[in-house]
Amino acid sequence: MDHLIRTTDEVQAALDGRRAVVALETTLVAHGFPAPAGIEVGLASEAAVRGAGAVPATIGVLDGRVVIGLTAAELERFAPDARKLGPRDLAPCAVQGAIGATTVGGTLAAAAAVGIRFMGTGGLGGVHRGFPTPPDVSADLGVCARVPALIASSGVKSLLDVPATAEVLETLGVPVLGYRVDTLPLFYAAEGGPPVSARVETAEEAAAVADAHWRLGGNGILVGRPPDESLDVAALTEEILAEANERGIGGQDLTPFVLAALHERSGGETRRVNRDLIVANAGLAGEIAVAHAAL
Ligand code: PSU
Ligand code: MN
Repeated sequence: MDHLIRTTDEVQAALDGRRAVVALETTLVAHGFPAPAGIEVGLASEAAVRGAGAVPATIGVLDGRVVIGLTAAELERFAPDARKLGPRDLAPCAVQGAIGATTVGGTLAAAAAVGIRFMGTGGLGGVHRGFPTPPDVSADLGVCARVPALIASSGVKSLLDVPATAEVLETLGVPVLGYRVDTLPLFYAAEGGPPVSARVETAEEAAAVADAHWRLGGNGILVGRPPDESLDVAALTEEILAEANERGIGGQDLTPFVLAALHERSGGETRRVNRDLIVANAGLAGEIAVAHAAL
């Protein structure tokens, strides 16, 4: 028995059999939606992965171990008081026996430890607006540079400086693939983002690109899938960011604050679009993982 990492039998069997596995995060379960809505989003994401023919592995830290494949009962323990875990936070949280919800970066770091190469999420973290004051750059980017994994997303969180984030992804050698689009989706909005580095038309094509990228020594790959329903909340986001700034809310607390305020002030619109895009991206990650397993 591994005292640090617990992988469910189903996930381990799929990995051993070289079948498709998709990692899912718990930060958006605990901190991305008002409780208990995040649990439903997590379960619906798992169902979407299964619908594509892949095995979901929702990841979090529980009872002193990094868990790869949470049960529904375990997922319910990811409440707003869970720690938010980037890659730097995994080890302290496990050793201290706290409950920890993993971000994209934290999830990928744990996934890499057991050989999972696909993930679905809402939006990647990145360079915050106003850089270098504060010099806040999500650890998601560092992990993308270090870990061979493909992330299906709706691009980068739109509360960030998206063009700057795209520049850093280029610097780190991370391909940014547009799924049937030429520009990186802006999370809630399909249009208006920076150009992608390559466009793909199918899950099979994305899988082939990933395989080639990894054989050439590359690591992270971001796939941007536009939301089915596009929402323009640019002005509202600006307003909320200014308020966060005035109130001194920053660092790891910024995203949960902004998402909660957006959900509230859009009358639940952003919450619905956010939920739907997360589930759709999980399904796409499943399709790409299945296509990769068939290569
Ligand atoms: N996108 C969402 N909801 C979220 C996040 C992204 O729709 O909760 C989370 C992801 O877990 C991502 C994290 O990895 O925000 C990045 O946070 P930070 O900027 O503090 O690194
Ligand atoms: Mn940050």
